[in-house]
Amino acid sequence: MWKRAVCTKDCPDTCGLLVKVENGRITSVKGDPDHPYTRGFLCGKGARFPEHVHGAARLTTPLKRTGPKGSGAFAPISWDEALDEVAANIRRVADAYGPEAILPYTYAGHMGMVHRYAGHALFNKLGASRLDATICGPAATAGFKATLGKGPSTEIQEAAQSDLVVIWGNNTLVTNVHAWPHFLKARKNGARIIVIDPYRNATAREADAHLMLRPGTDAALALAVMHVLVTEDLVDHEFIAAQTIGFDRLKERVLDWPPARAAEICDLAEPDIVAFARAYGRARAPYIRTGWGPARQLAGGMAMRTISLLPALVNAFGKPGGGITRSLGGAPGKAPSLIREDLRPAGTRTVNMVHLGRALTELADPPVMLLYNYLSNPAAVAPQSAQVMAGLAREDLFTVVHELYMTDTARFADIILPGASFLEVGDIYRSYGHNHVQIARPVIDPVGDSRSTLDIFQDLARRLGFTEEVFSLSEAQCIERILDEADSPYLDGVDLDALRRGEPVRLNIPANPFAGGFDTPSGKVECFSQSMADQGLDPLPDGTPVRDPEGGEEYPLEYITPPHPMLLNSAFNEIETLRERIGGPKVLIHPATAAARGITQGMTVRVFNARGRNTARAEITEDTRPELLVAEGLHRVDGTPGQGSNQLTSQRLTDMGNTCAFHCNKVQVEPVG
Ligand SMILES: Nc1nc2c(c(=O)[nH]1)N[C@H]1C(S)=C(S)[C@@H](COP(=O)(O)OP(=O)(O)OC[C@H]3O[C@@H](n4cnc5c(=O)[nH]c(N)nc54)[C@H](O)[C@@H]3O)O[C@H]1N2
Ligand SMILES: Nc1nc2c(c(=O)[nH]1)N[C@H]1C(S)=C(S)[C@@H](COP(=O)(O)OP(=O)(O)OC[C@H]3O[C@@H](n4cnc5c(=O)[nH]c(N)nc54)[C@H](O)[C@@H]3O)O[C@H]1N2
Ligand SMILES: [Mo]
Repeated sequence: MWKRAVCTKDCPDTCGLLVKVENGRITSVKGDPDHPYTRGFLCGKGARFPEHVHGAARLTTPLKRTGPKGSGAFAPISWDEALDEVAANIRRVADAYGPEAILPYTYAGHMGMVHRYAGHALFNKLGASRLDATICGPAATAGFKATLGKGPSTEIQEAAQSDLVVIWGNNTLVTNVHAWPHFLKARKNGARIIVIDPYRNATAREADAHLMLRPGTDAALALAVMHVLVTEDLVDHEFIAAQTIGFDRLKERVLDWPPARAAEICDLAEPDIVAFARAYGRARAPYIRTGWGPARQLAGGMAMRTISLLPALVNAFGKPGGGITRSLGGAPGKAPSLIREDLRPAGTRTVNMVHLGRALTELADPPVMLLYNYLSNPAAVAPQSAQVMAGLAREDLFTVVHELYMTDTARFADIILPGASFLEVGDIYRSYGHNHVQIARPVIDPVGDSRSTLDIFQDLARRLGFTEEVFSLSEAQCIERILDEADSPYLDGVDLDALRRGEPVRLNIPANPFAGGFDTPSGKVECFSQSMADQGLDPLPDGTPVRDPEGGEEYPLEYITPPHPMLLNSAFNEIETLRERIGGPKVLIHPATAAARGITQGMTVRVFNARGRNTARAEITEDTRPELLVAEGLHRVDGTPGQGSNQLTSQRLTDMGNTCAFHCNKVQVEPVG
């Protein structure tokens, strides 16, 4: 029997799935051909879901630590023992240190709205430290918002009508694969595809042109493009007069950025920049797909703010097929009655999730004494992991982990609670890569003794004596609450019956939302941004690159850590056959850089800086730049000290959005042994 489901992974595509169930087990997963956007095809990871759910690595019973922290030694215990112990430790820590000594750590292991946010009410009620969920998108969002406003952007399908598709810092073929057919359709009708990325990623390999710029130099490039648009009069004067503010001041700034200046900063050929600018300025309907890459930089907000001015200068929004895509969908939001912000004591402190390392080792008044981790794997995904690991290794820290597998974080737990996978629960899924919403019902029963995130938190709430209504609502009631309290125009006129039947339903969001105006303070495109000035930032675009200040002469190379095609952040590492196929971490090194250090193809190398070190196999290739090392994916380290890509990243925050600058690291590399 085939049942409908929705992929829960943190990926823009949020695929419609069909799942084959035989004797209570999932035997096959394929794409749902009736999903209007994902149309029946899946990425290479999706087909692995049967192994993901039923594989030998799946945790099926609560576990209690029996060895030293991080040793991975555990013994099975009952749910009653496990939850009583968790509740007792919550009470102990709250009594001795105050509830802010409890830190929930959670992100996007499961994207459904019910289970993803199922712990919020409990932690609010406790008065635990609040987690600022900034690890991924806020810099991109903030930069884009400063120029074009918040809200959804151009629907990806629009690009099929474009004659110039620019993929700016997004590895579409790896991270957003369902966008690709629309770009190919455009190409079939004569469009060119241009990729702007520091390395020749899978998408750049398929593009018509690739601007292989230095990381962190996008604003300089965008300013030079604007220079050409302005000086060669390729701008749309009517649109600029009617729909933008501050253009005259922008123009002055732009004149400081001739292509030659950007060429130097970006290390691109000046004629290539000019040719790109002319192509963009002369296109009938230029379209830009921005990724998150340019924003994972210390000046990432500025980069996004500057890139998003380009469509305004040429009024791409007025041309069918033109526009710019960052994030889509976004409704329904969280239901207030499920989150219960009102229960949280006023003045409760907030901890930025990027700063987990510091929070566990330096934060005082009170120190973090209980870490409650679910739907996230911070030992692998959080920056500067030497400090994160040191924190997790504290014998006086009590750590609870909800997990499906023995991840690098779970190894450090005191108690592990086995989670039910997305195919064992029901939930409502919005997307950030298309404008559809969908409800999925459980496909099979929870595997082993595993339990859903909602179920675990409600049981814990009962043990803590919490009696608010939210702690007894069923999964189905929570879905209804989310719909009832959505308070979003995007749900107006949406067929809720179809939604409840499990069909993917399109939200009431226009394909070209910018045609209706801009959700900025001025209601126009902000070439000059007063809101940025108010934050102490340059109100005009600035192309001055900001690099890792801990570099110096010792660490002359750049290091970026973009997504791996066969992993989803750190997820899918649990599938052994997949790990074997991936063959461990690799680092791309330019031939000149390798030769200068005596590094040969396939050699084990150590990448290091003042923050940490990571070993990987050298892949010598001209797919990267001479000063740039590229390490795709977050690979499992299985307790090996000083290993993992995030050893090298820093907890410094971006200029806007307080995000992690994952792609802004200075390092050195040497052969091992
Ligand atoms: N297979 C797979 N798919 C995924 C994920 C995964 O891990 N694996 N992760 C998911 C998640 S959580 C997210 S948020 C999205 C992210 O999706 P993407 O936006 O595609 O990912 P990024 O890591 O932001 O990197 C995108 C590209 O930006 C480039 N880049 C890095 N620095 C710069 C820069 O300074 N300028 C420019 N122009 N480019 C730069 C990188 O080389 C990379 O090719 O993907 C999702 N999909
Ligand atoms: N160096 C570097 N670091 C990065 C990035 C990068 O590009 N480079 N990308 C960053 C980005 S964009 C993001 S979004 C973050 C992602 O950070 P996370 O959201 O922490 O990402 P995952 O690695 O997917 O970890 C999710 C965990 O949840 C578990 N899980 C999944 N479903 C369930 C469930 O139903 N129940 C339970 N109990 N557990 C479940 C999975 O097994 C997995 O271990 O990482 C960031 N870290
Ligand atoms: Mo992300």
